[in-house]
Amino acid sequence: MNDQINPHIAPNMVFKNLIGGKEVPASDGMLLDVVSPVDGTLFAKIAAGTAQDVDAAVKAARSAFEGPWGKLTATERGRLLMKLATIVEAHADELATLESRDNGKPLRQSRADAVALARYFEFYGSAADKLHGDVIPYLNTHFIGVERVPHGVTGHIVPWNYPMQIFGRSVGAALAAGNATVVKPAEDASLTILRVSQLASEAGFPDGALNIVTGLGRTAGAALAAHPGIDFLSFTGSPETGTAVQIAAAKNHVGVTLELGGKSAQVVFDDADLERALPTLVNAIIQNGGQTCSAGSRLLIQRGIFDDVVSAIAERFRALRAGHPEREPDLGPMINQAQQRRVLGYLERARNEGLRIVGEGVVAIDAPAEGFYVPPAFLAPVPHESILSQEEVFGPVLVATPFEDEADAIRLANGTPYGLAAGVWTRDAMRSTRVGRAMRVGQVFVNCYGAGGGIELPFGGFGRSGHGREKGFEGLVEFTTTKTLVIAHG
Ligand code: TXE
Repeated sequence: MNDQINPHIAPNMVFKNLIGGKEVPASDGMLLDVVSPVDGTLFAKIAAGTAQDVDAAVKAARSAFEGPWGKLTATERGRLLMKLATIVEAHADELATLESRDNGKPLRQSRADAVALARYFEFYGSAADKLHGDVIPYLNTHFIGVERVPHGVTGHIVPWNYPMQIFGRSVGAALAAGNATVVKPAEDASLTILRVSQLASEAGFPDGALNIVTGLGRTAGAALAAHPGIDFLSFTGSPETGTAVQIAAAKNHVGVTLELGGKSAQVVFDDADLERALPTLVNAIIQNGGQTCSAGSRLLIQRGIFDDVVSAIAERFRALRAGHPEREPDLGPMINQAQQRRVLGYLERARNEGLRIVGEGVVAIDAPAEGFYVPPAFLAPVPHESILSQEEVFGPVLVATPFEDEADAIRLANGTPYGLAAGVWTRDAMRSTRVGRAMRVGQVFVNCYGAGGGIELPFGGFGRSGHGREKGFEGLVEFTTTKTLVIAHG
């Protein structure tokens, strides 16, 4: 990508942390290179945040929580978020070009992420003063009020796959609920979050309500997870890092929401409307290059239609093109070289196990040679026990497995350690309800997948996919706790 793509980033621009309303370098002045996955060029630098920076950010957040931010009414907080929503929407093109360069997403996906971010702020902004507690019937001599209160200072560790959306769902909800926040974006995709934090300052958020410390996970991320001044943590990322974050949180006796990815199944029964299903089945794995926690990465197809569906999907895969985000490809590059190697490594292993790629897309001939592209691959049939059916690849790799009947479909769909999302394709309403209810996942889509953007819908998993819920009104509640007032009056 040439430097003209985004007038808002000068070549080698240096981005700073935001702590207590001020843009500051890392305490020791160290920087991290920002490499574009589009063409492998180093085009910016971010602060390599330290434990000291995290400490300063947590203290700034505490002052805001106990000071100007904490004094605002829910309506005032909501208005600030709604104002930020309008500003973000107005900057959607700028944010989209910045994201595509930093993360490699096709421009249309980056733009959709920016619009979704604005919607998160709108949704949570408008909900801020609708979140209320309860009055509990008790003794006639007492009045019991249960108030919904913010946790205090919340820490947010954000991954690189959907930086804007995940920031929106987690930080938007936390702010609406009245928490002051400290955010550690992923080292591979921090820039849009930093830009949005500047926009938040323009919108008039009090200093310290939103703090951003960029840097490596093992330093800045670990320091945030372990900081005793944090009252609640929200983490989205890998199960391994999620475990480390939860252990750190446990040592401080604070709660944590973990969203750790999945191996989500799409179950296609022999009465499914295939015309409707096919494009969605492909998009569910190709969107964002398969680097989506809820990607539909396993296709379970009823035996009688297995061969026909496999050949229709394979044909669609052969038409897919990975390429430069500005040229409206089906998918962009992987986020970094490690992720590219990880995906190619899974495919190599599959070949060695004798698994067959039945449909393979291409990397566009004009895709920059130094970018981290991989061709999308569709493998069938793939045994349920194989690594490709069990592990999250986080790339454009789809596997298909046949099933015999409803019970078999449910067994296979629930047969991984994950439990994030599932799709059910059938014209039989009773069957879709039975199967949907039997799935051990946080979201089930019937005759659709990932529909509606999901901002309003609770989201989160079972098992290795994590626990706690974000998005929707439930996500707002997650960033609060209760305080019960027992008043004797007689
Ligand atoms: O994740 P990490 P990575 C999955 C996906 C992917 C794999 C590895 O399968 O291939 O994880 O990706 C911060 N203490 N998902 O290595 O390490 C890190 O800086 C505190 C699924 O990027 O979990 C980043 O901000 N924080 C997923 C965030 O954690 C630490 C999205 C995520 O990074 C830390 C991303 C530490 N010790 C990857 N180490 C999803 N659920 O959508 C790292 N971090």
